[in-house]
Amino acid sequence: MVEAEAVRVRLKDQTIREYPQGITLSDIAQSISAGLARVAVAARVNGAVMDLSRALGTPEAEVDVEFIMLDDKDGLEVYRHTAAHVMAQAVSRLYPETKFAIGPVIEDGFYYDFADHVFTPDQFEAIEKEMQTIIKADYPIEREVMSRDAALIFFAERNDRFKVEIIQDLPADATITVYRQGEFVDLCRGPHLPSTGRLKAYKLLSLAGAYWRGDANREQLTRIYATAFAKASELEAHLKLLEEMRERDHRKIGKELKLFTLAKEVGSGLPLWLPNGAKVRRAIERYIVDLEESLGYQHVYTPVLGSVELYKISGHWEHYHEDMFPPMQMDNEELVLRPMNCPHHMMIYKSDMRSYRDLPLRVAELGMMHRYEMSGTLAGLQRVRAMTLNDAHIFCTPEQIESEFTRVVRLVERVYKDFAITDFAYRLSLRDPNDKEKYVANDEMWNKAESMLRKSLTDLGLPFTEAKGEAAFYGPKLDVQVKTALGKEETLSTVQLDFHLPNRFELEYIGEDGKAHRPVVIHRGIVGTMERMVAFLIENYKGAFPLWLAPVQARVLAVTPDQHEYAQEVKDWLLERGVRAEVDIRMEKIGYKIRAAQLDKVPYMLVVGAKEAQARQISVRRRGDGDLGVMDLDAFGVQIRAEISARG
Ligand code: TSB
Ligand code: ZN
Repeated sequence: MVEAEAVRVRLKDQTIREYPQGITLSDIAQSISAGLARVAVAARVNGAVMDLSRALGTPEAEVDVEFIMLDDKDGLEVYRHTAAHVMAQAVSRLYPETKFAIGPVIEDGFYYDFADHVFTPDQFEAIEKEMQTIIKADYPIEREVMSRDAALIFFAERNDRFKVEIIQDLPADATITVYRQGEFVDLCRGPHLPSTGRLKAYKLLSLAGAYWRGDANREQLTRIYATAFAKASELEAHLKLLEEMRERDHRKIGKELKLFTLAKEVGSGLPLWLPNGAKVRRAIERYIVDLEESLGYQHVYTPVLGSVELYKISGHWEHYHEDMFPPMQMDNEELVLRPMNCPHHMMIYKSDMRSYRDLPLRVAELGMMHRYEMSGTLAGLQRVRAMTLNDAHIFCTPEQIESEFTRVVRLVERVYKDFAITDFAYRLSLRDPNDKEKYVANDEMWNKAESMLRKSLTDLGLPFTEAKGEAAFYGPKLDVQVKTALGKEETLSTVQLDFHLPNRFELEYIGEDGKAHRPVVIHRGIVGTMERMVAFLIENYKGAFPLWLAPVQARVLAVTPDQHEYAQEVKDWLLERGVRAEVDIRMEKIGYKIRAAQLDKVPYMLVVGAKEAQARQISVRRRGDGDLGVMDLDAFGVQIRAEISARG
C-alpha cells in the first residue's frame, strides 16, 4: 500500500496544518471545530469559492483555505444559489411539466426563469411549503462532473431544451458540472451548500415576464423573484424594507393621488396626465421656463415631427434608428416622430446669420419627443415612449465652453436645491470605443470632448464616477444619477458636449476676425423629462409635495351645508390670487373631511364653520403641523403666497 501524500493547508490565521491527500473541505472544517463545520457554507481555496464537499488533491505546495460563513458576501451568494435550486426542485415536484432556464443570484435575492407552466402568485404558498419539505429531508447536495457529450445526452433525454442550448454554446473541452439533491439535478457551476437542510429563511416575492437570453425575439419565460436570508429576523427586516419601497412607488402613489394614468387603449408607455398631475407639471414648467429666461435662455416651439432627411443629416438615422418610431409617408415626404429636439434647434440656429456677438445662443424648449423604448423597460412615468424634455442647446464659441458648462452645472445645483433633491450623484458618461455602431467615428473629437468634460468637472471640484458606453452617440455627458424607489439607477439631468452636430449641420458664426467659424453645442436637460422628474419627485416626497408644487395647495372644508357658499367664496378668492384651492362640500362629517385631506396630502386645510363664515375667517390646519388656529382670510392670503414664492 502506498501511503497518501500529505496536503499542506494554510488557514486564514496563517497556521499550517497537514492532512492526507483527498481530504474534503468539510472534514478540514470539522478538524478545526464542530462549530465551524456547522456554520461554514463554502470555502475559498486559493481564492476560488468551492463546495465543502470538494476534496483537496494537490500535494505539491501549500493550499490557502478560508472558510466562508453567511456574513460573507460570497457565502450568502452560495446560500441563495442553493435556495434557487430548492425552489426549482419544489416547482418540478408540483408542476412536472415546467422547464428550467436559468436561476442566478442577484442583489438581495435570486430568481429562476421557467417555461411551460403558467405561474400565478397564489401558487407561491404551495411552492414555499414544498421547499420546506425539501429542507426537512436535508438532501446532501452533490457535485458531479460530466463531459460535454454526456451532459448533452443527459439533458436532451429529459427534454431540457434550455439546458441543452446552454451546453451547446460551451466549448467542446468545457468542464461541465451538475448538482444533485434528492431526485433533482440541475446544470450548474456551483458552488452550493452541503445539504438542503442548511436553508432557513426564504420567501417567494413576485412574478415577471422575461425572455430567454434576454432577447425579445426568443421564447417568453416566467421569472419568479425570491430571496433568502440566514435568519428569519433578517428576512423580515428585508420584507419590511421592500414593503416601504412599494409604498413609495410612484405608480402606486400616482394612482392614489390621481396624478396620471396609463391605458391599454391609448398605447404602451403613453401616459395621460390627470388634472392633479398636470398641476404639478405646470408648476414645474412655469418655474423652469421663468428661471431659464432670467438666465438668458430663448424659449422656442418646434414640431414633434421631422423629415427623415433631417435625421440623416444629424446622424440619428445612422446611430439612433433603433430608438425611433418608424417613419410615415406623406405626399413626397417621409416623416418621423422626433426622438430628440436637437436637429430642430440646429435649424433654428441656421435660420439666421450669426456673429460672435450672438453667442452664446441658448435655445430652449419644453420639447416633446418619442422614443421606441422596449416594452419590458417601460415603468409608469419613469420610462415612457412619449415625453417632454426641459431641453436646451447652447451654441457657443470653443472659448465659451467652460464658462457655459459651469453655468449649467450651477443651474443644476440651484434646481436640485429648490426641489430639495439631496440624494444624487454625478456620472461622467463616456463612449465605448469598441462600439462602432452606436458612436460616431472620430477618435480625436471624442478624446478632446471627454478630456474637456473631465477637466471641467475636476476644476469644479465635483465628485463623479465614470461610465463607459453611456455617452450620447454624438458626445460625452455629465449625467446626474438618482435612484428610484425600487432601487434602480436613472438619469435625471444631463449636460452633453457636442462637436459633431455643428459639423453635420455646417453651423457657422462670423468671428471678430470677420471670418466664418464653427460653434460648439452643449445639450442639456435640467429638470429632465417632465415624466421622469415627476415620477422621481412623487417617490422623493412620498406623495407629500412641498407647498409650491402641490397639486392642491389649500382645501376649504365646510363644517355644515350652511357654510357651502362661504367655502366656495374662500376657494374663488384664493384661486384669483394664484393659489391652487378646492372645496370639500360633501355631506360628510368634518373629521372625515380632515382625514381625507390628510390622505390626499393637501398642505393646507381651511375649516370653515358658522363663526368663521361670519367673521370672514378660516380655521387653518397645516399638513404635519395640525391646528394653527383661526386667521383672517386676508392675512392667510398674504402668508400662503409668501410661502409659495419662497418654495419652502
Ligand atoms: C439634452 N439631445 C439631448 C438633449 O439636448 C438628449 O435628448 N439627451 S438624452 O437622450 O440623454 O435625453 C435627455 C433626458 O431625457 C435623459 O437624461 C433622461 O432624463 C430623459 N429620458 C430619456 N429617455 C426617457 C424615457 N424613455 N422616459 C422618460 N425620460 C427619459
Ligand atoms: Zn440635444
